[in-house]
Amino acid sequence: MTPTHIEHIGIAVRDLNVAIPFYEKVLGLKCYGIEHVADQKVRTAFFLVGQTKIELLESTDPAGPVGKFIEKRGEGVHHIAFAVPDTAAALREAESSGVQLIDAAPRPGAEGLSIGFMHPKSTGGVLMEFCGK
Ligand code: CMX
Repeated sequence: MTPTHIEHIGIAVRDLNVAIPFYEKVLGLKCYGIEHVADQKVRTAFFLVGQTKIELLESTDPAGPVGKFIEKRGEGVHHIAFAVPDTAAALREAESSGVQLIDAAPRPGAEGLSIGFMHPKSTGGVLMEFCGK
Protein backbone atom coordinates (compact mmCIF):
# COMPACT_ATOMS: atom_id res chain seq x y z
CA MET A 1 0.00 0.00 0.00
CA THR A 2 1.53 3.28 -1.10
CA PRO A 3 1.49 6.02 1.54
CA THR A 4 -0.18 9.28 0.51
CA HIS A 5 2.26 11.50 2.45
CA ILE A 6 4.34 11.73 5.60
CA GLU A 7 1.74 12.04 8.32
CA HIS A 8 4.24 13.05 10.98
CA ILE A 9 7.83 12.91 12.13
CA GLY A 10 8.20 11.82 15.75
CA ILE A 11 10.96 13.53 17.73
CA ALA A 12 11.98 12.36 21.20
CA VAL A 13 12.53 15.20 23.66
CA ARG A 14 13.36 15.23 27.33
CA ASP A 15 11.00 18.04 28.25
CA LEU A 16 8.09 19.47 26.23
CA ASN A 17 8.34 22.71 28.19
CA VAL A 18 11.83 23.23 26.79
CA ALA A 19 11.23 21.85 23.29
CA ILE A 20 7.93 23.60 22.45
CA PRO A 21 9.36 27.15 22.73
CA PHE A 22 12.13 26.21 20.26
CA TYR A 23 9.59 25.20 17.60
CA GLU A 24 7.41 28.22 18.32
CA LYS A 25 10.08 30.90 18.62
CA VAL A 26 12.78 29.70 16.23
CA LEU A 27 10.58 28.10 13.55
CA GLY A 28 7.45 30.18 14.10
CA LEU A 29 5.21 27.10 14.33
CA LYS A 30 2.21 26.91 16.64
CA CYS A 31 1.69 24.01 19.02
CA TYR A 32 -1.97 23.15 18.43
CA GLY A 33 -2.35 20.25 20.82
CA ILE A 34 -0.83 18.37 23.73
CA GLU A 35 -2.05 14.87 24.44
CA HIS A 36 -1.22 12.11 26.91
CA VAL A 37 -1.09 8.77 25.07
CA ALA A 38 -1.11 6.45 28.09
CA ASP A 39 -0.80 3.30 25.99
CA GLN A 40 2.52 4.55 24.52
CA LYS A 41 3.77 6.11 27.78
CA VAL A 42 4.27 9.53 26.19
CA ARG A 43 2.99 13.07 26.17
CA THR A 44 2.84 14.45 22.66
CA ALA A 45 2.84 17.98 21.28
CA PHE A 46 1.81 18.64 17.67
CA PHE A 47 2.77 21.26 15.10
CA LEU A 48 1.58 21.43 11.49
CA VAL A 49 4.03 22.08 8.64
CA GLY A 50 2.06 21.96 5.39
CA GLN A 51 0.15 18.68 5.61
CA THR A 52 2.86 17.03 7.72
CA LYS A 53 3.01 17.20 11.48
CA ILE A 54 5.91 17.32 13.87
CA GLU A 55 5.11 15.19 16.91
CA LEU A 56 7.26 15.90 19.94
CA LEU A 57 7.40 12.93 22.30
CA GLU A 58 8.13 13.30 26.00
CA SER A 59 8.34 10.06 27.92
CA THR A 60 6.10 9.53 30.95
CA ASP A 61 7.87 6.30 31.97
CA PRO A 62 11.60 5.44 31.70
CA ALA A 63 10.62 1.87 30.74
CA GLY A 64 8.44 3.05 27.82
CA PRO A 65 9.63 3.16 24.19
CA VAL A 66 10.62 6.84 24.24
CA GLY A 67 12.13 6.64 27.74
CA LYS A 68 14.37 3.78 26.61
CA PHE A 69 15.25 5.57 23.36
CA ILE A 70 16.33 8.75 25.17
CA GLU A 71 18.36 6.80 27.68
CA LYS A 72 20.20 4.96 24.91
CA ARG A 73 20.48 7.58 22.15
CA GLY A 74 19.50 10.93 23.65
CA GLU A 75 17.06 13.35 22.05
CA GLY A 76 16.43 13.21 18.31
CA VAL A 77 14.34 11.83 15.45
CA HIS A 78 12.48 8.80 16.78
CA HIS A 79 10.22 7.65 13.94
CA ILE A 80 8.61 8.48 10.61
CA ALA A 81 4.88 7.95 10.17
CA PHE A 82 3.38 7.32 6.74
CA ALA A 83 -0.25 8.21 6.08
CA VAL A 84 -2.13 5.26 4.61
CA PRO A 85 -5.82 4.80 3.84
CA ASP A 86 -6.04 1.55 5.82
CA THR A 87 -3.53 0.78 8.61
CA ALA A 88 -4.50 -2.89 8.97
CA ALA A 89 -4.06 -3.51 5.25
CA ALA A 90 -0.71 -1.68 5.20
CA LEU A 91 0.57 -3.83 8.09
CA ARG A 92 -0.59 -7.03 6.38
CA GLU A 93 1.11 -6.05 3.12
CA ALA A 94 4.38 -5.17 4.86
CA GLU A 95 4.34 -8.48 6.71
CA SER A 96 3.73 -10.41 3.53
CA SER A 97 6.84 -8.68 2.08
CA GLY A 98 8.87 -10.18 4.93
CA VAL A 99 8.97 -7.15 7.24
CA GLN A 100 8.99 -7.83 10.98
CA LEU A 101 6.07 -6.02 12.58
CA ILE A 102 5.91 -4.55 16.07
CA ASP A 103 2.13 -4.39 15.83
CA ALA A 104 0.38 -7.35 14.24
CA ALA A 105 -2.83 -5.31 14.26
CA PRO A 106 -3.55 -1.57 14.48
CA ARG A 107 -3.83 0.11 17.86
CA PRO A 108 -5.10 3.53 18.93
CA GLY A 109 -2.59 6.39 18.60
CA ALA A 110 -2.64 10.14 19.13
CA GLU A 111 -5.39 12.23 17.49
CA GLY A 112 -7.74 9.26 17.29
CA LEU A 113 -5.77 7.63 14.48
CA SER A 114 -5.15 3.95 14.05
CA ILE A 115 -1.42 3.19 14.11
CA GLY A 116 0.97 0.29 13.61
CA PHE A 117 4.77 0.05 13.72
CA MET A 118 7.36 -1.92 11.74
CA HIS A 119 10.52 -2.96 13.55
CA PRO A 120 13.61 -0.83 12.78
CA LYS A 121 15.66 -4.03 12.46
CA SER A 122 13.81 -4.83 9.23
CA THR A 123 13.49 -1.29 7.82
CA GLY A 124 17.13 -0.23 7.61
CA GLY A 125 17.36 1.15 11.13
CA VAL A 126 14.43 3.59 10.92
CA LEU A 127 11.39 3.08 13.12
CA MET A 128 8.42 3.37 10.73
CA GLU A 129 4.75 3.76 11.52
CA PHE A 130 1.60 3.46 9.44
CA CYS A 131 -1.05 5.93 10.42
CA GLY A 132 -4.61 5.99 9.15
CA LYS A 133 -8.14 4.78 9.69
N1 CMX B 1 14.64 4.05 15.81
C1 CMX B 1 15.60 3.19 15.36
N2 CMX B 1 16.07 2.15 16.08
C2 CMX B 1 15.56 1.99 17.32
C3 CMX B 1 14.58 2.83 17.85
C4 CMX B 1 14.12 3.89 17.04
N3 CMX B 1 13.17 4.74 17.47
N4 CMX B 1 14.24 2.43 19.09
C5 CMX B 1 15.02 1.36 19.34
N5 CMX B 1 15.80 1.09 18.28
C6 CMX B 1 16.79 0.03 18.15
C7 CMX B 1 17.75 0.04 19.32
O1 CMX B 1 18.79 0.95 19.10
C8 CMX B 1 18.20 -1.38 19.37
O2 CMX B 1 19.20 -1.61 18.42
P1 CMX B 1 20.54 -2.42 18.82
O3 CMX B 1 20.05 -3.81 19.15
O4 CMX B 1 21.37 -2.36 17.57
O5 CMX B 1 21.11 -1.70 19.98
C9 CMX B 1 16.96 -2.16 18.94
O6 CMX B 1 16.13 -1.23 18.23
C10 CMX B 1 16.19 -2.70 20.13
O7 CMX B 1 15.98 -1.61 20.96
P2 CMX B 1 15.78 -1.65 22.54
O8 CMX B 1 16.30 -0.41 23.15
O9 CMX B 1 16.18 -2.98 23.07
O10 CMX B 1 14.27 -1.39 22.70
P3 CMX B 1 13.11 -2.39 22.60
O11 CMX B 1 13.45 -3.62 21.85
O12 CMX B 1 12.54 -2.56 23.94
O13 CMX B 1 12.09 -1.55 21.72
C11 CMX B 1 11.07 -0.89 19.71
C12 CMX B 1 12.39 -1.01 20.46
C13 CMX B 1 11.32 -0.10 18.44
C14 CMX B 1 10.54 -2.28 19.40
C15 CMX B 1 10.05 -0.13 20.66
O14 CMX B 1 10.53 1.17 20.93
C16 CMX B 1 8.66 -0.04 20.08
O15 CMX B 1 7.87 -0.96 20.20
N6 CMX B 1 8.32 1.10 19.43
C17 CMX B 1 7.00 1.29 18.86
C18 CMX B 1 6.11 2.14 19.74
C19 CMX B 1 6.66 3.52 19.94
O16 CMX B 1 7.77 3.86 19.55
N7 CMX B 1 5.83 4.39 20.58
C20 CMX B 1 6.18 5.77 20.85
C21 CMX B 1 5.53 6.73 19.87
C22 CMX B 1 4.04 6.72 20.00
C23 CMX B 1 3.30 7.72 19.13
O17 CMX B 1 3.77 8.13 18.07
O18 CMX B 1 2.19 8.08 19.56
